Amino acid sequence: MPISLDLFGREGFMKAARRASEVLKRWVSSGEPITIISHVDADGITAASIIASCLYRLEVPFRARIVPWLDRDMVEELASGPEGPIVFTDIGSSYMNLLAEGLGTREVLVLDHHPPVGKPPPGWVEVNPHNHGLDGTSDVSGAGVAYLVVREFGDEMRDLAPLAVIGALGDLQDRREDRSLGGLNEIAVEDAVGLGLVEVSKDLVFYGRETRPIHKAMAYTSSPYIPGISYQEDNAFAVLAKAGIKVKEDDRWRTVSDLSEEEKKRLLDTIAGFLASRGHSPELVNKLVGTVYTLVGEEPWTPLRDAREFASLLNACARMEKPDVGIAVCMGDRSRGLEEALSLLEEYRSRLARCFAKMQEPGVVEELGRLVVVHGGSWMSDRMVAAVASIVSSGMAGSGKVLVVYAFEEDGKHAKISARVPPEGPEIDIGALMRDLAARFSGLGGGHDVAAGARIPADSVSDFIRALGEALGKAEARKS
Ligand SMILES: [Mn+2]
Repeated sequence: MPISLDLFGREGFMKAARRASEVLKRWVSSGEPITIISHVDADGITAASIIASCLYRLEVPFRARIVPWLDRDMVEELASGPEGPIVFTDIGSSYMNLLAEGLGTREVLVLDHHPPVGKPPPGWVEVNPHNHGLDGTSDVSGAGVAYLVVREFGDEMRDLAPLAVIGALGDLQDRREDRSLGGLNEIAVEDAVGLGLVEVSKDLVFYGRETRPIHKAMAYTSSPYIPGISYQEDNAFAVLAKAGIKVKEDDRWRTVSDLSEEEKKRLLDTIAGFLASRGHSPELVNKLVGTVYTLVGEEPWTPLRDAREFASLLNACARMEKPDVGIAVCMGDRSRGLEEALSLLEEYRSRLARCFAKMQEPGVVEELGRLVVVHGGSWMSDRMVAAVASIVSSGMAGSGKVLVVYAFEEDGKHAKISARVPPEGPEIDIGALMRDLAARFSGLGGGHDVAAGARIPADSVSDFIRALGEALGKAEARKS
């Protein structure tokens, strides 16, 4: 296949974004209602909100639907649903064959950053960094792709840039020096800074560093997950005491931003010691210092002020199956929508806190060779399995292990299983493994190379986990 050089790199990507914006402009001028389909996470919610805000301003009717994945049934439903063009954001490229088959005759844009599988049918425009030799995990997120498309409409869309920053952070794209955003994400950062909407600085990345008591800020931090401290206020409090840091000044709780440089250093050293004493890598503390993105127009004391916290608010909406609330907040709702989002966040956090408290009990977390197993059994809600797996695995970077979390569904007949390959983990396609194994145990499974899930009969769980451990061993042996 000939490789066209003008497709390559940033220029090639921007050309595709421009083409997509031309298509979108054409749809806008026809006035037909536009359907937005996006992915159920912080990046997907911000991506959908960017397109929705653009259409709202141009007075074009739209509907948005947030989905966890795409399958044949969903595509058929879309095909038989309302007419009109469809924009996929943060999802679609990996399902191109399925989409082409079911929606080939429709007008479609795919604005995604996941690895493409298959080619778009004639007439469709796909904007995806992978098509231009760029990196979909750190150069641009789904929200960034959507932003770079609507940016072509003119300067009046540039105030949507903070949403692209939030989406990229929600997608954990802060992989450059000092946990900063880079690549095409930088365009959104520069636009947001240029408009005075975002300030970039360097600090401890604890959540609520300007607003919460320090031990709460530490316990609220889940990116990265700090084993023993995330979701565990009492341990955070104990670490502060050990570091000899005053938590109150007169009657007022101090915040992370009140700490002197010397105190910050002492705190990090003490956390490193705490991690080491529990058998975790103390290197993790390096990830606690980094670039922070402050949305200066947002009220202090709300989680909207810090872009990472904003992303975790959206993530909570997604995990609590209310992504529409997240979209409302992204589109500017600071009354009822925000109130509802805050209570979803509270509920989500307390569920997680219960899970992490339980995981301190003996026998709940077990190491079985290359596997770390969290036995969620019937105490963990099956709806928390994926969230717990994602958070715990983010704290297992470089451990060389694979994480499995399972819980039984309410009726006790089935189990939900989530598996994760942590960052810098073994090179294994966990999605394929889970799919094959689930089928062997008369269940259903699948996913990506680093994150996958399955649903199988409850009484097969221990056999399933044993088989997964063996399969991992074989996959490793094949490689060496
Ligand atoms: Mn994404």
